[in-house]
Amino acid sequence: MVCGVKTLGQFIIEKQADFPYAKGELSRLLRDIAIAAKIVNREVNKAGLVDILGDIGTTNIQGEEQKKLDVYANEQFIAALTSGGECCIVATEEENEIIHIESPVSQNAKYIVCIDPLDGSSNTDVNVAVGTIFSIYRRKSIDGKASLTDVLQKGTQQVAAGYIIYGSSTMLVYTTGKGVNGFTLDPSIGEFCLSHAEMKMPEVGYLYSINEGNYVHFPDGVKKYLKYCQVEDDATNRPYTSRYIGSMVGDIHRNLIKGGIYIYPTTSKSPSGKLRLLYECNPMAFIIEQAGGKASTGFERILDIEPTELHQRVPIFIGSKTMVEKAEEMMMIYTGAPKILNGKVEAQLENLGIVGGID
Ligand code: P6P
Repeated sequence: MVCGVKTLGQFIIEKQADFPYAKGELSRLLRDIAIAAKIVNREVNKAGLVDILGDIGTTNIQGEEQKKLDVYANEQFIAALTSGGECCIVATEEENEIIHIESPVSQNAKYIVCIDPLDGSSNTDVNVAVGTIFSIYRRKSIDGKASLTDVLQKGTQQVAAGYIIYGSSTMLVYTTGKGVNGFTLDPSIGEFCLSHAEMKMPEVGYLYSINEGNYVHFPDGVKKYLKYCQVEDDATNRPYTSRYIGSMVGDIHRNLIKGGIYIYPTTSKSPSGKLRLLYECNPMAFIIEQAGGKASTGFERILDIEPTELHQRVPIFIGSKTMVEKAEEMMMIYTGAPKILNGKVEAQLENLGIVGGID
């Protein structure tokens, strides 16, 4: 314990005992991510003072303007994972293809990292919280060079997931499947210190986070759910409060602490949704489920989705269990489940007393 607090490093080593066969690789991998997070934090915090804001005139695979900080953060996490030697492939939002870590040590490393190095980076120019989101898998292939197949794994296969939020303070929040713990960076000692042990998502919440500017493009089930949130009803503390800052990490972190729901649904402009499965939805879903919340596409559990593409997008409803379930109910009744899921979803429709789907 450093001056009465438990550092992230101490916590990781202590929890390593939860995994009897662990030889320390995952612990070292988490340490490598934390090191890069501290370096990125330093640049994010002084972004207004140095020439690192703004666009660099290129776009990423998503067609989004790449910010100088996006590229910087991407470079720092890749460098830390390369020098740490515990990761053989990095899948990052900022690169079209997977990155093979070519150092001799890393080629036989057993972990895969999917990462959004700086999510919500359009907010950096206006000093609103941004974040890093990461997801860690064990490679499936036994020998030889790891491949995309090792990356395209269901969210249930994650061995760890976390995010760093660069906000009024900088926090690292992560899970290895045994609960969720939050660490606040103490700049005076340069350490992430345990500040939010065993985080639990309130089952009932009163905050809803969605870009209502897209209202006319939303599915009917989402429109009906928004109206449900806005209707006066003392018995259920409605109307709820709308809070949306355009930064998934910032919105979900607030909702994790206070209770709430974050929704990025399909829209006519984004028919598959906007958020990426591998390095945004899966890690956040793992964390929120581990904290007692829920995460789905409105019909299917996020963590059960079989990935087919590296930058695959999915709709996401994530947060307090009762709020997500109410939104799912509205989606079932008013939007109708995509036929591609009819095997599982039609059973749910029958549970709701609605047989034969919805027009
Ligand atoms: P919109 C940031 O670009 C992001 O990926 C999430 O962090 C955020 O919640 C969402 O997109 C904002 O998207 O369309 O509302 O600006």
